[in-house]
Amino acid sequence: MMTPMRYVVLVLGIIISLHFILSFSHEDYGRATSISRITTQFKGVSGPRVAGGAPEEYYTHGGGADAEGRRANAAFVILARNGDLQGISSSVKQMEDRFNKKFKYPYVFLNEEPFSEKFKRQINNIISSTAEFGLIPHDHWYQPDTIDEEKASKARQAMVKGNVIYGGSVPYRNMCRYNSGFFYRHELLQKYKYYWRIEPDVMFYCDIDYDPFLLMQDQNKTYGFTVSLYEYPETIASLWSTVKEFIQENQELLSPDNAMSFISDDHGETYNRCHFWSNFEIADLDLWRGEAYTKFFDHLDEKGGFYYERWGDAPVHSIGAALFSRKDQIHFFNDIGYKHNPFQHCPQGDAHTRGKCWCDPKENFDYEWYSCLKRYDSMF
Ligand SMILES: Nc1nc2c(ncn2[C@@H]2O[C@H](COP(=O)(O)OP(=O)(O)O)[C@@H](O)[C@H]2O)c(=O)[nH]1
Ligand SMILES: [Mg+2]
Repeated sequence: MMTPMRYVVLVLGIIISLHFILSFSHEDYGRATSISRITTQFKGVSGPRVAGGAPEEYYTHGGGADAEGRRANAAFVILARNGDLQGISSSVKQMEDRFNKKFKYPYVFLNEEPFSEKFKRQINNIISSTAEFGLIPHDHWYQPDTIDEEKASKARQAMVKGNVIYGGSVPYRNMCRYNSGFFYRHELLQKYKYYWRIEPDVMFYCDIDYDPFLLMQDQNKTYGFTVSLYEYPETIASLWSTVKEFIQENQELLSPDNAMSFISDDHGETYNRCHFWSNFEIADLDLWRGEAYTKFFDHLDEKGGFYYERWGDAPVHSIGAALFSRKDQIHFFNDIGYKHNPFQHCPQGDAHTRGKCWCDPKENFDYEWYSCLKRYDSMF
């Protein structure tokens, strides 16, 4: 005869074995029962922040603007070359089909060369709203004379040798610097408060039946993203020391309750290389136009790291958004299914069903080892 104690031990043993088998064989079970998830729930937060979509009242049930006919002061912003026409057409067509044929937000296209007639004609034919095509002022785009070209070209050669992606490219650096500190100064964007950035060859997998701009506006959000990940260290060797200098000299410009813990694991001593992937952005232009970010960008630009290294607009925007916003002003657009090669965010569960998404829910970057979403979650 077994004593009652032996029964208890046996049953416990079976439960623990089952738990381990399920954790390894069923991803969802493993996630739902992970220690971090359980401790989060004990802290009184109902699961990851990312679980929710937009509040019910934002859904339009077939129409365009919300129930009260409200619209935001917003536009799509697309930086592109004439040669990007096919990739841009693909992205824009999907944006129209999934969202904008109902909501009809205008587009602003920007280029350092004049857009061709063919480009303008094809885009105007695809969209249901209006588009403006802007020329970028020379000084906003090209490498400034203050940059020591010899030093910059040595840095490029070293990056080519080190196989750093776009390491040898000056145009790519112009683009990163432009996106970091200039696009929002373009005259065509002055009239807008919010923008949604679109790149060539991206995928929008789900119907978006509510207005993300209104959500940003009503909830006083400054920055919205779908994918976050780690930056290549070779491209940003001195970025964080430059940021730290700025912080030391400008403490008063930092937002209270900011998102420092998304970008640093040691209260700002080092950068953990997490950034929001800026090929998708829905953001408040006033974040960039404000005093804090303006001074921040000028400080970075003076150091020349856009050319002496290869600082990307993604870490620069992300650090700016994290320092100069409250953490709850940064929004994860969980219900927007999105891919920019090679990573995608595919909504899960109810969000996948509601958006009639066609991405495979199993192909989802959210909690892959190279994703930073867990750090975003743990801020809340
Ligand atoms: N006008 C212009 N746009 C560019 C240039 N280089 C890149 N872009 C745009 O900048 C964005 C980022 O470039 P992309 O090639 O997608 O870079 P990746 O996503 O980092 O691989 C895209 O919207 C491109 O169309 C350029 O030299 N001129
Ligand atoms: Mg791209």
